[in-house]
Amino acid sequence: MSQRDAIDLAPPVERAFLVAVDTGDDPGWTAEDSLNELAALAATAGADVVGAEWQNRRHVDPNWYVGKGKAEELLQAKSETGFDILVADDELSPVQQKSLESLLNVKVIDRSRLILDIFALHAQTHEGRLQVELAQLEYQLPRLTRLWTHLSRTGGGIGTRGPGESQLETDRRLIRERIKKMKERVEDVRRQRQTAARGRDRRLYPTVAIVGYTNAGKSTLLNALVGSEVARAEDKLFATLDPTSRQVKLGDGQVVIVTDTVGFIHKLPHQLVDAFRATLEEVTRADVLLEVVDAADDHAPEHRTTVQSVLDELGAGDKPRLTAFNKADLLYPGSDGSRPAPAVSGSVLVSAATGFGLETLRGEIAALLASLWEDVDVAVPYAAGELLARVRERGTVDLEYGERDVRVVGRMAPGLAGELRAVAARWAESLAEGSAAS
Ligand SMILES: Nc1nc2c(ncn2[C@@H]2O[C@H](COP(=O)(O)OP(=O)(O)OP(=O)(O)O)[C@@H](O)[C@H]2O)c(=O)[nH]1
Ligand SMILES: [Mg+2]
Repeated sequence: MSQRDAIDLAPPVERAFLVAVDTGDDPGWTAEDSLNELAALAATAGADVVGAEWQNRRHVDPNWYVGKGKAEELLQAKSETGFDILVADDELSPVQQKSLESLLNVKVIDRSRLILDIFALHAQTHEGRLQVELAQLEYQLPRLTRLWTHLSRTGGGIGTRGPGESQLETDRRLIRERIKKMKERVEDVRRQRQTAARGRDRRLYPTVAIVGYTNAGKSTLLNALVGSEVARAEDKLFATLDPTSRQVKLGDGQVVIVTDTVGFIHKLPHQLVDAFRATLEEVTRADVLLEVVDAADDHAPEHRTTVQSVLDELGAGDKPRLTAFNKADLLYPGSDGSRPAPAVSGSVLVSAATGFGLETLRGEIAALLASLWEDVDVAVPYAAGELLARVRERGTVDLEYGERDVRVVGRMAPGLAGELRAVAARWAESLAEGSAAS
């Protein structure tokens, strides 16, 4: 062991105090609920939460976030609890952050920065790390300000010229350049990720993307469907950042590719949604979505609202979807997997932990995929052998081998039907040209 290893490099645990403003305009969420979630986030980031306070106000205070009086009370809380970091439940402006920092003489961060920190801690792959860094830079850019730049609005003068100002501009320019580079690198990695093998799998089998609030049990459900530990499941927020895809057999022997990916959260920093677009492509490209809901959480309806709005932002809000209400074992202690679960219009009650409802879920996924199938009746050339092989494997079709071409009649997934129709249209064109020329 080297001398370096012998030294305990673990940083001291930070003592975090949380603060929120309840403006009453966040349906379903009180400041107290939101603070509970913030406490879980702070704990996931490794802090020791020593206290929390909130204030009812019509608006957040532009200078102090909470009212000035409340801010001063935090001094008292500081001497009682000894906190060394203050976490605000909403995004802070540079002015709010600065004034709280100077008053309290502690580090002040906001919910977005906390979430970005957790993402940075949990990112494992090259792609994940690039995307987190991109999101962090996007978060920093507007926060690089000199707090007295408002003076320059009055026409410049003392304090608005000189190296300070140009330094700020230089920093901003450097960050912008770095953002541009990072975006290019994220794009490069994204292209590499579409490797031949994964691409082939995706053309062979329908794809299902698991989506849902963080900690709903998405990874546990993927593991349960696959029957082995393929995705890391933990009682932690944002345990999963990088997508994991596996083949899953449905009841009728049909194979689908199921992908588990990053979870969503209330007030998810928009920089993260932007930066993680490459990862979230698994969601936007999937044939169907499997939304996992922690049915044992009192905030399940609010969680679903958040999930819907992130999906809308990604343009995947209208995708065909099945909802799995998970953690049934916590709601109904008798649901041990020995009895089938009821399926109610697009939703299934399951327990990823005990296996309850999983057979029903497999059946519902198959039914949803089949309901999306389209009727096809086309003729394609013999040369389309690879496509025909896929059609035979994935659809239910009759093939009639004629003298010139192959007639395909049956039902299949929309993607495949589209491919087949395109080939058939080109073939019809070439036949028309051929007969016109002769
Ligand atoms: N009781 C019970 N606990 C469950 C069930 N499914 C998952 N869990 C627990 O819930 C916690 C979160 O599970 P994960 O599978 O990591 O959740 P996730 O949705 O992948 O979370 P992130 O990747 O962090 O977004 C873990 O402690 C799981 O053991 C279930 O059906 N019943
Ligand atoms: Mg997970």
